[in-house]
Amino acid sequence: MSIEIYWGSGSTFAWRVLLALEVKQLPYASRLLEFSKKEHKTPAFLQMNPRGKVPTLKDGDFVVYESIAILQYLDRKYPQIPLFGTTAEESGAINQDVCEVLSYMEEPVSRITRPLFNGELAGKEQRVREAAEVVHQEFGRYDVRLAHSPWLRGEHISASDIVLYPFLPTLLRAAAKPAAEKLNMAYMPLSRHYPHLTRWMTAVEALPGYARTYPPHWRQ
Ligand SMILES: N[C@@H](CCC(=O)N[C@@H](CS)C(=O)NCC(=O)O)C(=O)O
Repeated sequence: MSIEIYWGSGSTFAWRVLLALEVKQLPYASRLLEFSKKEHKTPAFLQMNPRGKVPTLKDGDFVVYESIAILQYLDRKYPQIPLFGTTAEESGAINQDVCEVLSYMEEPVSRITRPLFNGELAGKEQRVREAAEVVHQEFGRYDVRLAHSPWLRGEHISASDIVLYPFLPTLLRAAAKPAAEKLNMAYMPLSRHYPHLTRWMTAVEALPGYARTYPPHWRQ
């Protein structure tokens, strides 16, 4: 087995790569790093990724980090079960979706989840509420799209789905924290607000191998 994936429990970025490996049915060795032990800052790890971040993927002698770069690498190297389509048009559309997640979801999601997970909400309530509104607008867009097709780009799962998905359960977990109650973010019940997005989430969670991608510390 030559693919090694270095990841951390609960990292949305690493979750993308684990999902991609499972969807593409690639065998891999899981290297789960413990942030609390600073395993991502050891000299050996920093040699692979000088930023000391996960995900980082090693395939034989080749190392690549940044979740989207890893997905692109895997798709090019192992084209069976393509994640970025097979035509220029499909690839353009899927990359457009990926860029939209990075441009419009990543920052507001982290503006909500970080203070809630780190117990640092005090003084940030208004900023979090504003971010929640932005995320609602994005959820609305996805819900409309998913009313017409099982996956974001048609009949097959693609990088569009994989790049977006980890933000959903992470956001819902943050929103379920007692501290979030007073924010009235109104995500739950998700199925009432966003029925198609909910059905899509369930489909991702039914993928073979999904359980291996689930953040271990969330089970505790
Ligand atoms: N843009 C990067 C983000 C990677 C990232 O920020 N990873 C976090 C975990 S969610 C990390 O490793 N943080 C540890 C640190 O910065 O010390 C990607 O898409 O891979």
